[in-house]
Amino acid sequence: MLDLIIKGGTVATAADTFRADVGVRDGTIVALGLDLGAAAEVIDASNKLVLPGGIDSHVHIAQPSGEGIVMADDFESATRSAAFGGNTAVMPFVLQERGTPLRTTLAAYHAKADGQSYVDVSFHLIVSEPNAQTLGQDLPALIEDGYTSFKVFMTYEGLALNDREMLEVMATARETGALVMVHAENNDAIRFLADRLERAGKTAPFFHGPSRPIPVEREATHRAISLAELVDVPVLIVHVSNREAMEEISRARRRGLKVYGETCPQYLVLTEKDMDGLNMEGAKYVCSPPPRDAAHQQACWEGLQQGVFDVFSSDHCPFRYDDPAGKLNPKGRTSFRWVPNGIPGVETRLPILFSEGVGKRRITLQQFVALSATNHARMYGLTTKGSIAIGMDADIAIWDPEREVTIRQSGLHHGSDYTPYEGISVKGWPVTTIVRGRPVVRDGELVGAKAHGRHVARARSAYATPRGG
Ligand code: DUC
Ligand code: ZN
Ligand code: ZN
Repeated sequence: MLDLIIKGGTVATAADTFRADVGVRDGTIVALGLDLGAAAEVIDASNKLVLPGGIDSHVHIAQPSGEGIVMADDFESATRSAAFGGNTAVMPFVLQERGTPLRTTLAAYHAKADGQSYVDVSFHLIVSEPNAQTLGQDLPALIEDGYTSFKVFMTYEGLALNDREMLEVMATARETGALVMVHAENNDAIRFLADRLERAGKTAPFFHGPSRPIPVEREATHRAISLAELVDVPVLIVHVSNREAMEEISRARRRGLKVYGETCPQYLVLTEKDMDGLNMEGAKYVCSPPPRDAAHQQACWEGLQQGVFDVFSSDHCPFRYDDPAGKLNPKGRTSFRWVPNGIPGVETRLPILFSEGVGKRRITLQQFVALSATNHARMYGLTTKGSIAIGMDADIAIWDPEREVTIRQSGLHHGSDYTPYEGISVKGWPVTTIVRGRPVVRDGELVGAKAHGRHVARARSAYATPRGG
């Protein structure tokens, strides 16, 4: 007897679309077919799509964000919001704190996440202090324990690594088989431009964009790829916003390098113009890299269509707007420089991609599944996730492809007090989200337990294997 049958739906994977019922036992998919017999529970998926649960491999939850600034989500609210958005797993970052062993910081994140998550969680690390202890001991041990990817920053005071440090970190990744994710923006160029804007009295949130124009991102993308080439290690450029940075990735690939790309909803449906004339309300859109213009949105679509981008993530990095610990903190009112960087989006990532992508025939349903789930699992070594197949975790999102929704803050479940996607109409919405065989959201209602989500240790990814290695 099965625990659960999802009956009558149309299943789609990254490879195929087919009619099948899905049988689940002990949290695992054990049967696909048309007459699966009896089950303790049956979910009717007639006229629905049965898709692998979304994996959002780039989210920030309860991450320290500067003095007096507090992220809008804890693990409970972020993973609840993720589940309502059709996600069954999220991958947040553990930010290394200077002077504190990485493992100590990691334990603090586990204390915040474990028992508090509706969906599964798997941590990346952020390396901000690449000293001998970090590179020689902590990182290799943590990678062995299943934290097989880490991010490095080329910008932000206290986070940015110089080129020598980038090389050291990349060399460690090569030795240990970890995947390096890079935030590619040139810190000195941003400081120079921000200083100049401030001297000219251009301090409103709108000027966040002009302080980080495309050459800032393109140059750092090129440099990150070149540094990775020097040590012969694969690299993933995260949150790519524009054609010029994409071209750096494509050119590197043509030369045979293993360079991967990620883009996010903000680069498909927001533009710099959204901030124009808004004064402080422009802070609602401050994220880095900043959204560009319609031509670069089109470029990002082409990148999704043509495979320049392997993964599509939200970069959910939520702050409240009307809050002294959020976007409108006292220093943030004096200059864009102090407006916390990041926007919420874990719940809206997939409906936006589905509606604008599949609905408007820019991408196929198979590309949607790959970009929303399967490629994330493969990229990061989540070996039992990301597809609907025998033996995989029963992580499933049931979508109503006809449901029309206008995105409103009032309809979302995150901890932020706004959404930058307010008023965008979409067709297609995830109605039921099942994590390892248990419904967390069912027909739009929260039915799961916040202790159901668990941390998933990961394998090393084939994407991280050096060329020829
Ligand atoms: N980079 C991220 O990945 N997220 C939010 C802010 C940032 O700069
Ligand atoms: Zn970043
Ligand atoms: Zn991010």
